[in-house]
Amino acid sequence: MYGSAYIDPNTQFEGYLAPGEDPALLAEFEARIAAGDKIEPRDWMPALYRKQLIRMIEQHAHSEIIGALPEGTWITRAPGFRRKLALMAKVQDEVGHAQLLYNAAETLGKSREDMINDLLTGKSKYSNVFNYPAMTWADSAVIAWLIDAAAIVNQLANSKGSYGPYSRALDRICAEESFHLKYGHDNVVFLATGTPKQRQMVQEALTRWWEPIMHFFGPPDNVSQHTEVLMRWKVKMDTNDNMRQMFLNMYVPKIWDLGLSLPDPDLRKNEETGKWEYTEPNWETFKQVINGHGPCNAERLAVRRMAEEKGRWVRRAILKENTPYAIPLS
Ligand code: FAQ
Repeated sequence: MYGSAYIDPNTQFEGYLAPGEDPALLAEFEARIAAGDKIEPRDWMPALYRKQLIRMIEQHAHSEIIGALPEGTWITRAPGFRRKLALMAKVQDEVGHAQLLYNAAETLGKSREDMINDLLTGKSKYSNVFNYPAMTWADSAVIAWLIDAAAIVNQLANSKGSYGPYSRALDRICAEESFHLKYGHDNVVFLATGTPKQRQMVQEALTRWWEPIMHFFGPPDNVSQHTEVLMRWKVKMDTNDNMRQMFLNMYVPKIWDLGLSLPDPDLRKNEETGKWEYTEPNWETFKQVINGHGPCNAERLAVRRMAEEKGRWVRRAILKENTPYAIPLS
């Protein structure tokens, strides 16, 4: 494990500094960020940078393992062997992304075990979108196209960010997500150009997922708590509202081109400002969902708890703890 371990959760930061931190070191750190340097695990960094990075990367990692679940439920029911293989590969990739991200977060001093515990106890968040059910095959297609697309908008920007291990993990993740997006787009086009029943299925799925996707980029900029410090230190490379705009600009025309509609009568591009106008999604619903009260939060965490429980003997055996399965490593 690298770096100093935990930041006391009760630390009272004064501006950007923790008690006892040297303002000269902060100035040097900020000059490196301004020059476009990557910060590496053994470099000096303010405790607040470490704390924010752990929070964000850990939430991202949790989103990938929980994110495997809604689509994962369709592996056994995928229409046809070719689609089953592709979906299995995609879900496996998402779990691999979690692995890369947990590794990146571990370089900041928090152990994998503590991160998983914080997920299972509800202390750590994960993306709102994975607390909704994938009711039909079309839902899995919409997730693979549009949630992967939304994730790419965010991750491509943040892959240019300041923390070396996170930025390198995002480079690799974006490359794989771009295949997911093509796979999802292909599935949506197939349904949208299929029978009336198939068109209806994909339209209904899109209608169900629109609000969660609008929430995906986080609360509006005037409400976001962390954007200022994250952008100051180039962890987040753009604001929540700008990322949402980028997504709308790239994908709404593609959705409309397929003859599909979106459940927002006010959605339109203002040609004068170049900005998309839309009805604000319900931010109270968002708060409920990210704080444990969405339609599937309990179910998602129950699956993770079961996975933890069932995998315990493997972890113990690898650590050569006293189990009948202990693997001799040397
Ligand atoms: N869901 O101050 P801000 C994927 C929380 S990967 C849940 O604006 P920030 C791949 C936020 O944590 C998807 N909570 O926060 C895939 C904070 O609460 P806290 C994940 C959210 O950090 C595809 C509070 O609200 N991507 O999908 C959400 O500046 C298909 C205030 O918000 C990442 O994690 C939300 N949507 O901006 C897998 C990317 N939004 O911590 C499978 C990295 C906000 O104080 C299938 N993360 N909150 O208790 C980020 O870019 C940022 O963290 C944001 C939020 C943009 C998500």
